[in-house]
Amino acid sequence: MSKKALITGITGQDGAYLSELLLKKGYEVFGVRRRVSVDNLSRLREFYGPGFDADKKIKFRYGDVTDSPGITRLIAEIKPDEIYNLAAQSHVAVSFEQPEYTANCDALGALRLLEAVRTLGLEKKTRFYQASTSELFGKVREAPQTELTPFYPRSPYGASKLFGYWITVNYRESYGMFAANGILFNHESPLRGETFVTRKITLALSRIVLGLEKCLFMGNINSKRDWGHARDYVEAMWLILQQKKAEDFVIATGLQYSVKEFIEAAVKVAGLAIKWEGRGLSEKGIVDGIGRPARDCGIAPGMIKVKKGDVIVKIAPEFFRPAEVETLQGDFSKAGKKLGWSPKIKFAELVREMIISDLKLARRVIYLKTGGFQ
Ligand code: NAP
Ligand code: G4F
Repeated sequence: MSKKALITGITGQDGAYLSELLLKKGYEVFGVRRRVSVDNLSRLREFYGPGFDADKKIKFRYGDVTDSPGITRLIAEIKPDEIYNLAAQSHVAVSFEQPEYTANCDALGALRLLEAVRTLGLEKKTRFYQASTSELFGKVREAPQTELTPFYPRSPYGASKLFGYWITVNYRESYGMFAANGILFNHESPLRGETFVTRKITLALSRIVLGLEKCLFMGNINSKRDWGHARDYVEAMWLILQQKKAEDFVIATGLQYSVKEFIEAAVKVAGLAIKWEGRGLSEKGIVDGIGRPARDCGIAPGMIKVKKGDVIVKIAPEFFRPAEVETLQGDFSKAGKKLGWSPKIKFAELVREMIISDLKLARRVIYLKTGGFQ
């Protein structure tokens, strides 16, 4: 009998990679999708390619982690061996606009799932993974951050996830449940939501290089993150649930880069160099040279529509947050030792994969607009 996994948040970035991993391992995968007025399976469809709808490998159920009866009914029906709670209002900036909803979903959502497992008497059968985050460290108390670093969240998102973290620990300690946190640092991919900083950059720069847009407007480009690849990180989620004993793990690369460095690495793939002038809100990113695009990036030099001296990055006040997490850098030693996990995909490779994917998207837009390349 194959194991049953229930993934909340399956329509998000991590849901796509995790479902693929679990299907490969022979799991029967159930995914919770929300009822929305647009097609929220499009990311999975793009990821799995033709045949996704027909093969019905993933068993979808409508559900929402803000709805206790629905969640309890689902768990009662499926009786999963493993639950991966990835569902969240996961955008930090948006959490300042929707603090109560963020708490309902990100804090109480975890509690609803844990309580459903307990009240259904599944606490010895069902293992629970909580998608915790490096945002818990917020205004960091030490660097790099480990499982023992004190938390200091800086947003309604971080504060909500703090409850999710502790309620997971509490159900483990109170009821002997196998409930564990992955404290994951930022992880990205071509499937990343379009308003997170890395994807916003690769989408906009691809369009700028090919002449579909003029300028990218950014917030705090000096902030530093420890960026890994989602494909590597979902493997850690699975490993965390395969241990003898439930424990919490930091999952990170140990390296950090600024948002500015991410921009520099992204334009480099397309053959551009960028220089920075000005300070604060007046800082600008200016094209400083045009070389050959990387051979496999799908664009020829003649397709580049920017020229030396063009201002392609500007700063806009609306993208700054009321409180910022300036720097994050994780120490994944415990995961290395106990899970045998380490990140495989390096920063340069991640940036490259993302920009190449978005250049392809931009080329498709041009093709549809013009019926060919200009
Ligand atoms: P994401 O792309 O934003 O996906 C979030 C998922 O949650 C989507 O499937 C979304 O559904 C679903 N969702 C939102 N509200 C829901 C609700 N009320 N009920 C049920 N589902 C709901 O996030 P991600 O990057 O894949 O991250 C996965 C999880 O890891 C999140 O919990 C996030 O907070 C956490 N995390 C992420 C990172 C990172 O760097 N990516 C790092 C640490 C922790 P729709 O498609 O319908 O919107
Ligand atoms: O890409 P971001 O929006 O990610 P953030 O805030 O680090 O949160 C992500 O990672 C967390 C793990 O640490 C997850 F828990 C969370 O769910 C999410 O996936 O922003 C990264 C940095 C921030 O410092 C932000 O201020 O980039 C800075 N930034 C500068 N300009 C911008 C922008 N961020 C966004 N989204 N948009 C900008 O224009």
